Amino acid sequence: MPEVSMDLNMVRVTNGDFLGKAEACAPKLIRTAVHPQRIVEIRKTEAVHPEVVWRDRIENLSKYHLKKGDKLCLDFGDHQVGYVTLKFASVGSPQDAPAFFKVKFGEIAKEMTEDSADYDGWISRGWIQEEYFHIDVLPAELKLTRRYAFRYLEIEVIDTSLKWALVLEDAAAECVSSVRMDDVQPVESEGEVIRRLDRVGLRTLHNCMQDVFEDGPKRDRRLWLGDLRLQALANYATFKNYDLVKRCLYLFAGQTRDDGQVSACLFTEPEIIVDDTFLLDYSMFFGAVLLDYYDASGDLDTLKDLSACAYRQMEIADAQFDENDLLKAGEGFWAFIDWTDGLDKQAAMQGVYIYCAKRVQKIAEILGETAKAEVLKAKWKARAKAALDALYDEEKGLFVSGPERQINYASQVWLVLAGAVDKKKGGEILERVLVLNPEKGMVSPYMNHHYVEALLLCGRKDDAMDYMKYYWGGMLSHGADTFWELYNPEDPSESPYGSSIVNSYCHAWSCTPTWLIRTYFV
Ligand code: RAM
Repeated sequence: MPEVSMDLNMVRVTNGDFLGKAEACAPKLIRTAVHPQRIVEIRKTEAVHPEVVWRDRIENLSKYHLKKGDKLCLDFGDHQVGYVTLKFASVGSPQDAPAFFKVKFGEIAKEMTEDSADYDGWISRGWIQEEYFHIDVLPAELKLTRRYAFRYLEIEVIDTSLKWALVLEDAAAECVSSVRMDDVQPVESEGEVIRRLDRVGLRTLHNCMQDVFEDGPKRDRRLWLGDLRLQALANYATFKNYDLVKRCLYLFAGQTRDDGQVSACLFTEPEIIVDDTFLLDYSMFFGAVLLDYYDASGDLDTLKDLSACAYRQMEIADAQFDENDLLKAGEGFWAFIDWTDGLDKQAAMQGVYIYCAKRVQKIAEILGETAKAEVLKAKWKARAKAALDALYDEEKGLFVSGPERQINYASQVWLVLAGAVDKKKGGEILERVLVLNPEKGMVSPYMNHHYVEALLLCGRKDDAMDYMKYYWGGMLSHGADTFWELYNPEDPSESPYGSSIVNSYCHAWSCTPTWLIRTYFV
């Protein structure tokens, strides 16, 4: 569990002009009616993921007379995000007691077999998507006011009475997104797995594109800067909704801590408020997202408006470097990089700094701010040299991190992405780390994405595709309709939260196969 900071004294500075510009880009959500396709039964097996078995045609829904303890599971055919309406009636004697039932939603079948009572993790059990209802008078239409992320919906009758039974006559969802799936053509590829990786990545992105780019429509349902960076890149190759990215950039710049640092994430309801979680890598990525946005959209006004915020993030990072130009670890949960337990983040963060400083230098060059560009260039050059001098172990041919000289994937990947070594050497480093397979591996699709990107940067296209098939293809083999927040092929039910029941199974940072395939392979 990361050390949680609750900064009650945090002073937030709001820029009303920026928030106004963010508001002007707010999307009008597209609403689509979706109906369940079949009645299913989800059976636990020896395998991690249960079996989903056809039970009946959806047309037979009202033939099920549900009594105490009965369950009925509906399959909506794909991962959905939306608002559900259920129509109930009673059969038998007059309704002499309230209908009392539970409604449970699952993004994947496994969630339907997990019992929320067993949950003992460190993030809120409030994320588990289940509700209890009483209905005094039937027939009735129940409009659920919360938005759910789901493919499966199960009704479990807790009680009726001895004299009557509950009938579910109809179920429907009004699904929401700021974009339409049909607006993007599927990739043309001979390979079936490639087509599926693209389709599932695209669906993941679509379902996360709401009022902002959410990290996950089940959890945390908010805008995180690290996730935004990857979503925005995938969006440029697919839906091309530039306004949604612009909105998110203005939101981050529109409210910061009083020293100008952008937060790692923010909330838009009941009103915009930035969170008191600060992750140095995420803050620095502000400049990278801004430059990517400019490259994709050509929107120079926004680049000008937000450049000061991008510069500021790099200045804040400066304070973390020692006299030898090496990054010092911050306090508590200071940087993200990955969820790997015990990961030393120094070398990877040195790489993130160089990666971002190069991009922010480019912003300064585009805007003709030569002095600023020169300062940034001198800094990343010195820090890239420091990485090679102090963090590269010649004997092992790998980067090491922190006082224990830890060898992990993240350090190699980020220093390669930063261009601290040339492509040839980078490719060899990535080969060596794979052979060594250090204990500090990669947990999140976010980190795995960067590994694939590093391979591509070094020209290792075949290895990158093989890895995508192995990693994201692994999720497909477990029946993924959208890609997950976490996936460890060696332990498919791993969770950094104490239990996989609160994991998110449609997660922004996992959508990138659609971007990688469209950018590098077709
Ligand atoms: C989790 C979410 C989010 C990520 C942060 C760091 O809360 O998965 O996507 O950006 O961690």
